[in-house]
Amino acid sequence: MTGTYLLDYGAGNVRSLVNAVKKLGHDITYVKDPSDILKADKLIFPGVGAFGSAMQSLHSKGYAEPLKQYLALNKPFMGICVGMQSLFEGSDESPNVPGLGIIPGRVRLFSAKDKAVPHMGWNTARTIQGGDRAKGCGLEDGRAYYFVHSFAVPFVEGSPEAREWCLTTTQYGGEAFISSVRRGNVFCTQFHPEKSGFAGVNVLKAFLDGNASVGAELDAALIQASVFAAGGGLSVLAPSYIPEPTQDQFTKRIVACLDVRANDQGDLVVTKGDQYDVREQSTTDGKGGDVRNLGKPVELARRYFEEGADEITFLNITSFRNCPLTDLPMLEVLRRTSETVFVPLTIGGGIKDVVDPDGKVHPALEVAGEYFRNGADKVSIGSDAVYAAEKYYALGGRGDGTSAIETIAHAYGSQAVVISVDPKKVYVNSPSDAPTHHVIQPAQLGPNGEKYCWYQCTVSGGREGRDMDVRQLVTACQALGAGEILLNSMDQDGMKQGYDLALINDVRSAISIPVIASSGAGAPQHFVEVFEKTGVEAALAAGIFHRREVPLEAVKDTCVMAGIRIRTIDAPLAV
Ligand code: 1PR
Repeated sequence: MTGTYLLDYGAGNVRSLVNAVKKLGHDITYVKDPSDILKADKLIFPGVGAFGSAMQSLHSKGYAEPLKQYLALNKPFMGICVGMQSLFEGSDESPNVPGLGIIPGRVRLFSAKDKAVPHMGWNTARTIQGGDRAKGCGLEDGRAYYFVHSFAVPFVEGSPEAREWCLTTTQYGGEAFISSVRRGNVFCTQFHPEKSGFAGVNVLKAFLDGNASVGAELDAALIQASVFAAGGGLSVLAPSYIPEPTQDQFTKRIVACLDVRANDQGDLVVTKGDQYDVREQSTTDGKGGDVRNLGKPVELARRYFEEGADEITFLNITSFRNCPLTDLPMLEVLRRTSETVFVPLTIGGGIKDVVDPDGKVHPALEVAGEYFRNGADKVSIGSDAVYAAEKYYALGGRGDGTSAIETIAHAYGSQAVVISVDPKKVYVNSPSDAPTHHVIQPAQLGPNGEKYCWYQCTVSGGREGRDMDVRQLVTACQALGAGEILLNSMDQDGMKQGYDLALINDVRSAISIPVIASSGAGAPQHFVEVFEKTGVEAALAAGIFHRREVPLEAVKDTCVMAGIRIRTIDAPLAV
């Protein structure tokens, strides 16, 4: 059967891509056999996970050779993220594994000296000037798209890959890299169009609808030459293009968070607590009323996407109780959300080993895999991360490879593993009162005039405090392979008094992975404050969005007015 095919090797979330293609009115067929590749009229390769495992999968499934033939025929091809990287000669991520070698150049690790790594968030793609390479590919010069990667191909002016292939460059900190390539009918993006809102869906639409290619005949010959020269180093030079100087346009992310649980009637609802108490006050004793119901998860997520949220997080807040794999209510929520929401989705709560009613144990990796296949881009680990950190220190500062953080990061990449931290302030009179913990001076004195505090990590939704401070936790989690920290505060949660800047600065300065500030947003100015005073990559809020007290647009406008780089809200696509 001809048509559009998807080259998937089962490594992660391709559901959003498939949903976007379907929403655009196109059918897509999964490649099941190597012979399917040459049957395709159009082929999309959304590479997921590590470079080495992607390449190994291509070879072990017998896809590599037909893929090279397909490319040599100059048939329409779209590679995404690792699907783009695989066309290069190799990657420092997996130094001993060669790439397909169709594009000259090598994929390198970003430097963490001046920025958080992974590069996770929205950044601007700038079109190389001087050619017609950008025509008809749906890319807008200067528009922000969603990236998530630690490795990229550096943009080196005058290099063969820059001259012959580069379509856009993107600046991250002090490094410029190639963020898309195009030649003939081959078009690849380092960013994820299916996660880049309506702007990204437009890029997919152009590929799916498009008939034209860029200098197809000339480039067909060039691609062929490159394929056959792969490994041999022959490079055929195309006319030279002059890049425009770029500057870092990496934006701060605004994340909408939905705490989800079943209410007393058994319906799954979005709820929201004050200092983690999600029940209404009872009229009789002031305690233990109904679970607050602020809406339906799928509908709210869609609203936030349309209003311009850069990312959406679902937290299943009661899943510290055992949630069998056979009964994960959030799977359906994710499946339905990913039909209409095209920004990154994170799911948290219950990412741990779970036990089915028949006693069958499913490792955390399997649980996470279910979520990825159903539309999640990242999983967030709460309680289990604290236990993993405790084990890390008990082993003298190393992992044993078995924790959920390690196994999931190994299989799906660090960028897919978020740690949700639930710290609570413990006030002390002097640092010597908490000799094994990192003590700081908070902005306000404690209830008994205490000048110092440390931040205690909790598990089970804040119900149990552990003998570990937040700095110890995040340092261990980063070492174990986590890619991002979602930093809540039990003291600030729902209070609308602003983020805990001392806590956030303490964590931000301890690690190099991205940090999402959470808990306490009550006004647009709180977002400005947290970005200006802490350097976090993202800020999350829940209550003010659910209760429509502060529109997302007002948050973004206020940040822009304050000179903070933010993704502008793009117009909905007419599909
Ligand atoms: O331990 O891996 O099963 O994960 C459980 C997850 O559920 C953790 O991420 C934990 O943070 C979350 N959780 C558990 N209980 C609660 C609760 O509220 N009772 N919610 C809870 C945590 C905090 C934030 C909230 C921000 C912003 N909610 O996610 O959205 O504080 O709120 P605000 O803007 O209204 O101030 P595991």
